[in-house]
Amino acid sequence: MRNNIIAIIAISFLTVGALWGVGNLLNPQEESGTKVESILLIAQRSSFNGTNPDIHVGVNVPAKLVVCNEDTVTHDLRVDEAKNGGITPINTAPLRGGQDFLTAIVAEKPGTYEYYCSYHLGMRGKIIAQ
Ligand SMILES: [Cu+2]
Repeated sequence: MRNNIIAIIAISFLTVGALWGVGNLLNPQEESGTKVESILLIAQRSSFNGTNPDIHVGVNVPAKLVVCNEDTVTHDLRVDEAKNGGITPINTAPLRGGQDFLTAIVAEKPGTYEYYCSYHLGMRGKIIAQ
């Protein structure tokens, strides 16, 4: 009888342990350290991603930015230096159709900054750093 109870307790521990292990496999915990956001902007039909979306980044949390030109005309992506600093300027240089450019958005101060294509007035959106 006593052995049975011990066996049941042992099996319970094994079951809970196994379920916990499976749970961690299904929902891996975030690795500690820097989490890098990735942002993809596709230039197509004179907009970025169709809507020139707002890009939200954390202050001092570099975000990987990939700019792809999937259009037939040349585009670029620029972020100018802000008056009081706060963001690292970006200039992809002209991207022809099919070219892409890998860079990073690095905001040192909270604020709203602008990204734009220097060829097309309508291609502009906001980078919001918080
Ligand atoms: Cu453009």
